[in-house]
Amino acid sequence: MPTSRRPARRSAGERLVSASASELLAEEPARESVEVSILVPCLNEELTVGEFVDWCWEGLAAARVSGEVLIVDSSEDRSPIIAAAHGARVLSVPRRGLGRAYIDAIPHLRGDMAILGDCDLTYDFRELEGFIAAVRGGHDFVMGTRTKGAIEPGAMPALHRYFGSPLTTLLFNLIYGTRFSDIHCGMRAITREALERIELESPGWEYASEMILKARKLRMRTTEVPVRFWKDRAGRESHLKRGGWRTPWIAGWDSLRVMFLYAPDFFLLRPGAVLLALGLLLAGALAGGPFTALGVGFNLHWMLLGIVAATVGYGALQFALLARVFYDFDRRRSDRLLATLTYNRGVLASALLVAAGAIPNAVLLVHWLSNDLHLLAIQYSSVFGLLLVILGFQTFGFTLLLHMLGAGSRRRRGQRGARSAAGRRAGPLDLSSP
Ligand SMILES: Nc1nc2c(ncn2[C@@H]2O[C@H](COP(=O)(O)OP(=O)(O)OP(=O)(O)O)[C@@H](O)[C@H]2O)c(=O)[nH]1
Ligand SMILES: [Mg+2]
Repeated sequence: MPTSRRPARRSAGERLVSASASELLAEEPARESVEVSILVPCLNEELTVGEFVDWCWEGLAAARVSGEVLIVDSSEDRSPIIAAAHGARVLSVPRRGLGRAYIDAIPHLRGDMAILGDCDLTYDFRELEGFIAAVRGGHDFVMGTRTKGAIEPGAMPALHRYFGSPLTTLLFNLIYGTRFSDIHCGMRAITREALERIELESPGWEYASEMILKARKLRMRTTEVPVRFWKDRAGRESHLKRGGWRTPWIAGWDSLRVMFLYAPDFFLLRPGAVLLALGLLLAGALAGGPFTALGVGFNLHWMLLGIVAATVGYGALQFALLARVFYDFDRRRSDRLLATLTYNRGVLASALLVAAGAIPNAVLLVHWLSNDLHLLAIQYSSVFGLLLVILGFQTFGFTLLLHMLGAGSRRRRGQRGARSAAGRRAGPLDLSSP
């Protein structure tokens, strides 16, 4: 089995670091691929980055695996010089957030597997075997878990450890039907193919939630590996603290936003279907007029409640289906949906619903005209007809949007296919083209 070869220390670090942004600074002529890329963003970590890179080499050697250490750097201090001197490849990127740093680095990976984390000596990169074994065992995405591993006293603020982290992990599991124990853990392993499929978009801290939820949505094989989490070294402060007291709250809010944005099934699909069914039942039962059942009198107010429930429920259900086609996580599901709810069927259903709703209202109109522009009693069937008209128009709008989004998804699939074909032609890593 190949083992890692740590490059000789470089004195050329200074010169390398002066190269322009978004450029790979290390200049090894041989660009051979390796099994593992340790991929770590760095922002002003001169206190820890040198020892961190040493830890990585130690971890790779202990795991007897070929690897590289790729530092994605946006520092203003000496971090890149130190990292390069310890044998890391340094990719210099503009400071645009943690998520963005990962996105920038993906095309530069040499390994088929990436192990991600922080270069602050809080995650123990001397212990990589668990991650490597899990990926070799067929997992696409491996989450580290601090709660099932070990947390040095003082390594995590109590508010984060006992409130924020468990609560958001619980919420995540509830929404996405998973059983992760520590969704915020920054140490994770992922195959390069999975990382590309995930198509990260989050620029900031919320990348962590996006990555894990997309792994779930794309039905990737995932597992957890316990990790050790150490306290920050004296003098080193996490960026969440460096940003001021509001930063962790903003990071938490962004994390929740991402979790919610990708969860239309949870928030809209099921509640929408239930509301629609209840609403139709109530409004439909009252279409013939008021009645009493089990001692309860049902009248126009109940019918209006049913109409509201049916309208809101139908809208929610439609939004969820639109989101499904827009995200296109499960191609077969999206295709089936588009093939079932075709444009012609949608337009026909809209026309039928509007026509069915118009008939009792036409009858009402005749009554009104023939009674000196007065209505003698409430026409429950006409009120039900109004609901059908609303549902008809909703169906029409939904059909148009569904097929617009379907066309967009097909276009994106084509672009992705072309990109991956170009990638295959160019080989695993073509650094000459930025
Ligand atoms: N390139 C780049 N690196 C960043 C940026 N923000 C943070 N980092 C690096 O990303 C890693 C994570 O940041 P930390 O400050 O360790 O975050 P943390 O508060 O410790 O978060 P936890 O480790 O989850 O507790 C560190 O290695 C940082 O140096 C950024 O904008 N650009
Ligand atoms: Mg950290």
